[in-house]
Amino acid sequence: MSDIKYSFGLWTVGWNGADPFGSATRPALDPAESIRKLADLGASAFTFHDNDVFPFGAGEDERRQHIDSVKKAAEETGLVCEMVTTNTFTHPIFKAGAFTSNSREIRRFGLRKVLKNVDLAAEMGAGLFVMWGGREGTEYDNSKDLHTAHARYAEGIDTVAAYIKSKGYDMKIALEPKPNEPRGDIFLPTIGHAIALIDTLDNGDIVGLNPETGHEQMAGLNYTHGLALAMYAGKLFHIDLNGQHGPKYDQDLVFGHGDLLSAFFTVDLLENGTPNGGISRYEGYRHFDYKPSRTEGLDGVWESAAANMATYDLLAAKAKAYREDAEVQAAFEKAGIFESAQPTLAEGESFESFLAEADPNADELAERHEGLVQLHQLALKHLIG
Ligand code: GLT
Ligand code: MN
Ligand code: MN
Ligand code: MN
Repeated sequence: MSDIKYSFGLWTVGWNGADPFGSATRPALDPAESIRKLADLGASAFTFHDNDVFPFGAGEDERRQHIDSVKKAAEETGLVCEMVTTNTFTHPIFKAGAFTSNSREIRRFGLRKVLKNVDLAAEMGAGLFVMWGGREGTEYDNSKDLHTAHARYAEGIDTVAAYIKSKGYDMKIALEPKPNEPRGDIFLPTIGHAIALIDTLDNGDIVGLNPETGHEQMAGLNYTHGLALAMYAGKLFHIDLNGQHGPKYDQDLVFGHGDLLSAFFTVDLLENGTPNGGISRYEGYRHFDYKPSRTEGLDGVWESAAANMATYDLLAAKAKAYREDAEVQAAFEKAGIFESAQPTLAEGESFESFLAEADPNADELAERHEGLVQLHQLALKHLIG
């Protein structure tokens, strides 16, 4: 096993296979047992929703009992709780949203549930708090005032951030975009939408992103490009890795079991940064948010958990060899990738002198051959060779 740090959501291995068309195909797992099993497999950390650990509406004693059992497993195994998140989507009270519900009472309930869970995150030593607003959205465009809905969403996120600061917690928030499912249209559907909303917050300095592979790909978007934009903006706070085959329902496959080429370039970016060094290696946990397929029994749960880490390890080794290959570096040079690090304008260049410069021969420049197919073939050779 490599020195890369892997993390799993307890809801991932804990999924019992119930979907909208069929009931569970596997028994429920004890979260503490999952932690022990993940430790055996070589993971370093785990994450959870409040209600992965204790039931919705649990009284204080029951809640405490469940939390202590998880804490004990963490202490025994050395697994770290790196992130906590809140379930504001399962209970029917949230059917029309939590932070963006039209009902003020429901919004206040949802916000209180989240703030209480921020305290739990701090107690668990988690430095990160994820917010996936799965029910924040609509089926019909007239279901909400689309201005006040976004204002209430921003208010909710800002309140959580202000609470973290008021408590002095060493914690950041990461928003998780998703285009649809379970709502027809979810608010903050992509990385770009989320970054735009964060920009309007008073406490946006501690709010960033938790992009999920499949969620971007469900919208036909390029996950690796999205990660790069989030890193460029200093907002990549966490990642949810998994597999997806293009625009369809959220598959949550094992990482690499969907679009493998895209997974290769994701790992290349996370492990090696960008060729000119503008983005350096991603230092956070490699966190998997996948579902062991419903066809699998309990053995398949642990086989699939191990497969996420093994696939990432394989891709990391291949991405390293790809970057170290002199032929690849020469192809980067030919493609102009190193030239792209040069700013377009010279330092201190005036508009006057810039505009006065004679244009180059456009037809000649249009003949430029960057060898991009050849470069991509080199990547493919490293991936499957
Ligand atoms: C839910 C969702 C995931 C999110 C989880 C965090 S909840 O399982 O499908 O993508 O990461 O709330
Ligand atoms: Mn998903
Ligand atoms: Mn999911
Ligand atoms: Mn996710």
